Amino acid sequence: MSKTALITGITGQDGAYLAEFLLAKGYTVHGVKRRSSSFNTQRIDQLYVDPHERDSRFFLHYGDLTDSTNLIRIVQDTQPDEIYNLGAQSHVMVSFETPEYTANADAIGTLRLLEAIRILKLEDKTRFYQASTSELYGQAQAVPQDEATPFHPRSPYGVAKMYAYWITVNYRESYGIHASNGILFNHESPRRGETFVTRKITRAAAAIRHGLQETLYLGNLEAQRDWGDARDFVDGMWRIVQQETPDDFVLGTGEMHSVREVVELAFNRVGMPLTWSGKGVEEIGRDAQTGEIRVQIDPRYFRPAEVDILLSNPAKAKRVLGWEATTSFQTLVEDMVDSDLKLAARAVAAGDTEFGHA
Ligand code: NDP
Ligand code: GDR
Repeated sequence: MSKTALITGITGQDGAYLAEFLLAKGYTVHGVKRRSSSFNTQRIDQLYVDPHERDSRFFLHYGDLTDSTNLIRIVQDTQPDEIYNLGAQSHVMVSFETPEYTANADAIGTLRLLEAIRILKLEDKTRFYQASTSELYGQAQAVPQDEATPFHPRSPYGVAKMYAYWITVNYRESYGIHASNGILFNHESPRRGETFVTRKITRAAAAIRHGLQETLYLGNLEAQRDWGDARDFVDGMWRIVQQETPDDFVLGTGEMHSVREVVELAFNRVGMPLTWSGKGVEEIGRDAQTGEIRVQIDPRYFRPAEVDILLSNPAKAKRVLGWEATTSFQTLVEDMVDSDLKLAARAVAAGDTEFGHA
C-alpha cells in the first residue's frame, strides 16, 4: 500500500518540491491551498492531474492554518500517514507588519494541526513534520548553531516559530505522537519567493541585463546566511520523518556567505560586474564598465531587529540521517540567475515591463 502525505504550504517553494519528491516515491499527496483572488498554484501546476482520472495521486484541498474546523476535516478525510506542516507566513520582514496574523498562522496553526491528530485519535498512525527554522537562533548564542544551541528569536516570525517548535516537542512528549522538527537554514531555488533576498537579487540582475530594470534597492548587505538548495532540503525533511524515533534535526550546508556576495556573483553571472563606493546607507554598486548605478541601499529594507549571522553545524543530520547538502553556493546562485534570465527574456518577448520589481 502506498503511503499518504498531507502537505500544508503546498503552493510554496518547499511544498512544490516536496510534493514532486513524494510523488516520485509513490506517495499519494494531498495539499492544502488557500483561496486566493489570483492564481497561486504556478509552482505545482505541472503536478495537477484531473482528479476524475483513475490513477491520480495528487489532490488539493482549500484550507487555511487559521481555521481549525477546516484542518480537522481535511485530516479526517485524507487520513494521512505523514503530515508536513510547511504552511506559514514565512517572510521575516512582513512579520513585523503583521505580527498577530503571523502568530496565528505559524504558531497556533501548528497547534491546530497537532490537535487535529489528537481529536481524530490518529496518534499511532500519523507522523508529523514541523518546518522549524534557523531564525529560532536569531541573535546567535554560539557559532555554528546545532540542535543544542539556545534560541533567541529576533522577529515576530521567529517567536511564532519558537512556539511551533516547542508545541511539536510537547505533543511528542505528552501524547507519543511521532512529531519532529527540521531546523532548516535558508534554502533557495529558482522557485524561491520573489521578495526573499537571493531571488530578489537574481531577478533584478536578470531584469537589468535585459533592460527591464535600472537599479536594485537592498537593505543590509553584510548579513550572512547559510544558503542551501531547497531540492536537497526536501529529501532531508522526508528522512527525518522516516526515523523510527521522532527527533529534531538541523539541516544546513555548514558554510556562510554575505548578501553582498550574492549580489556580486549574480551580476558577474549576467556579465555586468560591479564596483563599490561609499559607506553605509550611501554605498553604491556601479557597473564596472559603464559606471551606471546598479545597486543602492534603501533603509526601508532594514529590519527593526536584524539577524546578523547564521551558520549551521549539520553533523547530526549527516550521522543519523545520512543527509548532506550537495549544491555549492556558487552553483545555486548561478542556477537561479540562469533561470531568471530565461524568465526575463520571456518577459521582453511578451512586452511585460513589470518583471524584476520585487
Ligand atoms: P513560502 O513562503 O514559499 O511558502 C509558504 C506556504 O505557506 C505557501 O504555500 C503559502 O500559501 C502557505 N501559507 C501561508 N499562510 C498560510 C495560511 N494561513 N494557511 C495555509 N497556508 C498558508 O515558504 P517556503 O516554501 O520557503 O518555506 C516552507 C516552510 O519552511 C515555511 O513554514 C517557512 O517558514 C519554513 N522555513 C523556510 C526556510 C527557507 O529558507 N525557505 C528555512 C526554514 C524554515 P500561498 O501560496 O497562498 O501564499
Ligand atoms: P531570512 O531571508 O530573513 O533569512 O528568512 P531573507 O532572504 O528575507 O533575508 C536574508 C537577509 O538578507 C537581508 N536583506 C534583505 N532581505 C530581503 N528580503 N530584502 C532585501 O531587500 C534585503 N536586503 C538585505 C535581510 O536583512 C536578511 O538579513 C528566510 C525565510 O525563508 C524564513 O521563512 C526562514 O525561516 C529563514 O530564511 C531561515
